[in-house]
Amino acid sequence: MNVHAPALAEVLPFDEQASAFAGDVIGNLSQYPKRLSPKYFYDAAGSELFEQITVLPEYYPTRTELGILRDRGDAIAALIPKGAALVEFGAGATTKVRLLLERCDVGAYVPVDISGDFLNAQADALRKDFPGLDVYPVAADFTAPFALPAEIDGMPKVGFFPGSTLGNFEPHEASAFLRSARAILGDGAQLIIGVDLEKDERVLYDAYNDSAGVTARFNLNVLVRINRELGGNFDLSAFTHRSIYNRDRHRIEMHLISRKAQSVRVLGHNFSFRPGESIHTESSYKYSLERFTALARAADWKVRESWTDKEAMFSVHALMASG
Ligand code: AVI
Repeated sequence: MNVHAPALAEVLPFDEQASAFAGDVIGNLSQYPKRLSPKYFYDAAGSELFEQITVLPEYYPTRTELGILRDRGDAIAALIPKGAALVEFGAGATTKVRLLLERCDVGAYVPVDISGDFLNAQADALRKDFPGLDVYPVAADFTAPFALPAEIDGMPKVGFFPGSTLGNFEPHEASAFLRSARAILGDGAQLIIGVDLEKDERVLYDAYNDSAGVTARFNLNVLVRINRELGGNFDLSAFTHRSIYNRDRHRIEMHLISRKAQSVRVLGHNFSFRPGESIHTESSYKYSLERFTALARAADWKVRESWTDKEAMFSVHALMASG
């Protein structure tokens, strides 16, 4: 599963997942303004489109974070105690964690992800490339409390949450996640986290309105999914992708805009759209170092060290449990 999906999804049996999707879609399209949760972007097609986004020339976050992890990897790894258990919240492509594993001597790696099959495949690949590394996958929704494996009892704990997935959480959800990670990892723990930064609005705009139209396809894919899984009749050509930067709320907002007056049917419910009416599909919050520090502090984490790239586009922080 895509690295970002588990942060936003829930661990439920298939039928319950389908009915949770149905309930959310019906409820959220019945509201004004209409919205859809970004957790529904990440079916197989959406995860593949997201992978394509990460290598777009305009989409700076992934390559910038990788650059920080490569350039500052030694300094970051130096904070990870020998024999620690590295717990990754949302385990997707292993590129980022490998940069840490290559540089430190951890006792165990614990990827936490909603998709058990995906986790096991990933764990096998890491065991092969890091012989001797103990890997204990946990299939869980990491935004809710979950138990760490007993095998890592007594090891120092270091969390890893790259990708600025935190930015897709509303501020209250971001603080709830940080608190929950603090509780799960326990006293004395650390957390290494990637956070996208506020910057020139043009750069942000371009990153979410790429010229190849991949972000538009990613956004529209949620309607494809509703049509396929919930028998919806969205006409894709009647909606257009729009991303804007909301300066007051420090966030990029992705919307799907109705090109005309129309009515759409999903599971026997009719939803009418005015011309120009929006479905708000995602927010991607951008933090200043000060606002992130305050958010972390309020959740009982103290910023131990922070790294950014030269242009201060993206940040990686090492947090220490406090409180
Ligand atoms: C997963 N997440 C951090 C991405 C972001 O930048 O907010 C999702 C994304 N949406 C559009 N492009 C990428």
